[in-house]
Amino acid sequence: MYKLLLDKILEYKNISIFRHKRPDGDCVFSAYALKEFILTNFKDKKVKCLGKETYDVFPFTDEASDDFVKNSLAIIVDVSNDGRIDDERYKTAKEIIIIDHHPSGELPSNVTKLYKDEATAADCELIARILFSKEFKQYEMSYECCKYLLSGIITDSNSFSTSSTTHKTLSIASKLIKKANLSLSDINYEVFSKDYELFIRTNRLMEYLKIKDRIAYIILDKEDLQMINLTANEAKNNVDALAKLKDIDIWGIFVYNSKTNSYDGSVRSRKGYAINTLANKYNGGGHKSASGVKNLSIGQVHELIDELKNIKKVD
Ligand SMILES: [Mn+2]
Repeated sequence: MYKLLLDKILEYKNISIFRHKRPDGDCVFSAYALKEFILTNFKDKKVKCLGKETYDVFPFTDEASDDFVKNSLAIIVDVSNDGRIDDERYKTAKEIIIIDHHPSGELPSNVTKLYKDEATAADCELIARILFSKEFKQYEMSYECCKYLLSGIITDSNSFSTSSTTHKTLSIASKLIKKANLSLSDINYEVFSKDYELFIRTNRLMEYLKIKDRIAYIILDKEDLQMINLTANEAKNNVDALAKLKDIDIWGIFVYNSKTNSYDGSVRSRKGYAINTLANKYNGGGHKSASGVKNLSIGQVHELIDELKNIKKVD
């Protein structure tokens, strides 16, 4: 099933790994887990994890010349939507392989192979499954590789609590923990802990919480963000905290983006409430239960919240 991926990794000396814009733990750890795996097993290869933006918990990115990318196999992780890939140079690579778990958007042209499973909690879950598969199991998975994969699974599944988390997620996580003797509590601490200042500032977010029917939402304009001293991303990253509200089916955080003079948002839902189709209509998209929206006027934010109320549960 994964033979082509292995063959291509063996074939190329240079491998460039791409991730999505506004990186999160899942895409960054997917990229670095693959890099670690390849370098552990194939010492003669050169692997670069590319992306202009970094993720604060693991703030790394590699640099590569245009020539390096041109002569490389591009592996794109955690994104298959053309416009969301950070660093456009993937288009110049010799071949492209995508490993993703999002519903399809506009695919880049000339993709050699697309590995996709929407029924995973994280792209790291899919990558771990690939590395444990019969094609790959003859190779070594280092402590770092296992740790990165588990860290990505924990971030995207919000510590195994999202509706996308299944017995398969737990089974893969269990294999990683066993293989590298990982500590789940240490990784949770590394991924989710905040310093005192940020902890206090993020808790002030809840002063802006509003409830309409079974929808919970926070809207922050420019002044609100200044008042609580949070960046737009710091604010949106707290959307999972609203999952704990009782009698709420859908929740979101919408924040003013000074670069575009418009609002961006993160929306989440309980299992059975598919929000991604509506998110597409509001310049966004994503998973059934976790989507983003962007470039909205304040009027559109309120329209979206009204439309979210009409989403019916399907099994
Ligand atoms: Mn992901």
